[in-house]
Amino acid sequence: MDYAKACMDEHPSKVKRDERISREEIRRLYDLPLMDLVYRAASIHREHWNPNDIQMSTLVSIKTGACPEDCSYCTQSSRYETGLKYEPLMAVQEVMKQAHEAKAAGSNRLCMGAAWREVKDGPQFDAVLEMVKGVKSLGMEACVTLGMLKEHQAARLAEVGLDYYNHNLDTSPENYCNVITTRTFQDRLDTLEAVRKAGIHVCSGGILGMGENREDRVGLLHELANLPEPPHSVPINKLMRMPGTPMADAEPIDDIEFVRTVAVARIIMPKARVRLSAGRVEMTPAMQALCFVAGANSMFAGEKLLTAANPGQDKDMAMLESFGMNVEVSPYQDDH
Ligand code: SAM
Ligand code: DTB
Ligand code: SF4
Repeated sequence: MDYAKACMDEHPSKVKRDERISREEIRRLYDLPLMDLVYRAASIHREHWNPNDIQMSTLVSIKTGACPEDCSYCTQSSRYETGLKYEPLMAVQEVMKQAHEAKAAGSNRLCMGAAWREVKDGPQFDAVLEMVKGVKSLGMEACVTLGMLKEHQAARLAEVGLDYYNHNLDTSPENYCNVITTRTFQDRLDTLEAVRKAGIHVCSGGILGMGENREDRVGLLHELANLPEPPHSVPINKLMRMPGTPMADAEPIDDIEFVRTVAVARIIMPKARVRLSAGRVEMTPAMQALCFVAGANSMFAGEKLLTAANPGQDKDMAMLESFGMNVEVSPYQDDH
C-alpha cells in the first residue's frame, strides 16, 4: 500500500478552525515518558469518572456485507473477497430479541451497525427508527452506525430518542485517502456535524495499526478533540486484520503505542467515554488493564463485534472480576 500519498487537498476547511488543543501539544503528550503520561491520564480519569467502573455495549450487525465503500480494513466491503455472508436488514423483532439478551448479559447500550454507505430515506430507515424505539423501551441506551447521514435524517433519529451515533474519523486527514477513497474526510465531518446539530451524542474514534505513523495518530486525536464539541464517546480500535482485505497483513501496532494513544485521548477529551473497541481478542488481560489504567472506561461485550471475534462474556467477566472492576448497569451516566 502506498502510504506516501497525503490527502489534505480533499480536506480544505480544516486549517481554519479555532483550536482547543494544537497538534504540537498532542505531540508533546505522546513524547512524555510512559510513566508520566499514564499517571497524568489516570489522574484526569479519576477527576471525571470512577476508575473501577466500566461501561459495556453490545453490537448487533443489523445489515451485513455487500457495502459499496472501499474501506481497506473492512470485511463488509463488496470490493474484497472476504468470504463474508451477506445478510439483509434484520427484522425489528430479531433485533429486540438480541437487545433483551444483551441487557440480561449486563450491557446498558445496544449499538446497531449497518453496512451502508449512507442512510437512504424509505422503509429500511423507517425500520431502523422502530429498532431504536424498541431498544429505548427496554431502558437501554441506543446507538447506531449507518454510514453518512443528512440533517433531516439525524433529526428523525433524535425524535425517536437515539442517544449516540457512531461515525469514526478512522485516521488523520493526511492518511485518509490511503485507507478509503469512496468518501472524503470532509464527508465524515459533515455527518458528525449533522449528528451534533440534531442533539445526538457523537461517538467517533479511529483504528490503530493500519500502517499509519505517529503523526497520523496525533492528527486523528487532534481532529477529534477539536470537533465543534468533543465527542461523548471515542472508540479506539486495534485493526483486526481480516483475510481478503488489503490490510490483512498490516504490521500490528505496538502495545505501548496503543496505550499511549488511549492515555492521550483521555487527557485531551477528559469527559468522553474512551472505548477499548475492536482487537481485544489479541490483547492479554495485562494489556487491557494497562489501557484501563490509561483511561479507557468502556468496551464491547459478547463474542462478536460486527463480523469479527470479541473475547465473550465468560472471559470478560473473569478478567473484570480479577481487576475488581464493576460493570455499570444504569444508563445515562455519560451526561456530565
Ligand atoms: N458502514 C458504517 C460506517 O462505516 O460508518 C458503519 C459500520 S463500520 C464497520 C464501523 C467502524 O468499525 C468503522 O468506521 C471502523 O472504524 C470500524 N472497523 C471496521 N472494520 C474494522 C477492523 N477490521 N478492525 C478495526 N475496526 C474496524
Ligand atoms: C467502532 O469503532 N468499532 C465497532 C463499532 N464502532 C461499530 C465496530 C468494530 C468492527 C470490527 C470489525 C468487524 O466486526 O467486522
Ligand atoms: Fe462499508 Fe462501513 Fe465497512 Fe466502510 S467500514 S466498507 S462503510 S461497512
